[in-house]
Amino acid sequence: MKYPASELVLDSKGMVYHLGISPKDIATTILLVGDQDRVAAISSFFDDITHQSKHREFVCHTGTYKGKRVTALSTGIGTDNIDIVINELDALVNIDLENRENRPGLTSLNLIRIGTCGILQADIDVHSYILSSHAIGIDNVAHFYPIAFSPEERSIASALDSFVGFPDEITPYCSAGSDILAKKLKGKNVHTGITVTSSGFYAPQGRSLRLGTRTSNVNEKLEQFAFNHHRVVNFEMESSALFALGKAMGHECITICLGIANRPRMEFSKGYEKEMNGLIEYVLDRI
Ligand code: R1P
Ligand code: URA
Repeated sequence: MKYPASELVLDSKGMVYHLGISPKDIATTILLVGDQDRVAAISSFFDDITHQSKHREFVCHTGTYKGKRVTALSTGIGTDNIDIVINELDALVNIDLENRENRPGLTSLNLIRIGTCGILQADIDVHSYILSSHAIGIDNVAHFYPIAFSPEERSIASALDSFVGFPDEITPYCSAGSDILAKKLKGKNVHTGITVTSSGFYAPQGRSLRLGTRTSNVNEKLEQFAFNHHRVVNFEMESSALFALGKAMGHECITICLGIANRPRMEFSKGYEKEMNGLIEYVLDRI
């Protein structure tokens, strides 16, 4: 089947429409970041940079780190952007853009998100490294795809939904991160647990400014939730869709974040450039 122009959308140069890049521009190991400026922070560690582009919020640098080809790509904020990024990255490697047909076989990407997050446990300090064993989405992106969640993923999502009591319009979904990548990134100073991926930064993460929030005590309930040995450790805004869509497409996906807020302790980082550079180097040395 050939994908029509309206479905597989390319620009006048044949590049994927939003990212503005071609297959040759990316490595199979891709570091995804929300903030555009974090791309240059990553490529500052590269031995060389062979590709640089910027289209909308999607900054892309590809180069070599200690002999390994790596891409750093910004996604902007939110799971709606992840829907675009994951579909266009997958198209770059698994669809022949000229013929508009699936390529034979599968190219599997390593997609590693290096983010910032809000910590939901009082015992985890600001500037800690937090690895997502699972991501629970309280966004709705994955609900539009025919994804077969595992029994464990379905149990965690429904246990959390019952425990927290989200409004009826919100149906949490859960997707596990890549075990292969998690093993590489685990370490004695890395906290591992469930990440809640929120559809917003303010009320969806329990922040009450002038409008207030419709829900109450959600963060406290998230802090108390436990499923077998899993607890919720953090809030961020991309991993649920990354894990669910990426895994369904056959890619390895994981997230590691720098905690910049501690919500139970009501603390926020006073600046985290040095700590983020430390996390970037930690990841580059292990992938
Ligand atoms: C919110 O401030 C943004 O920061 C976090 C959230 O997921 C959201 O994108 O990640 P990044 O620092 O990677 O953008
Ligand atoms: N990113 C989030 O999504 N929430 C926070 O509190 C901090 C960073």
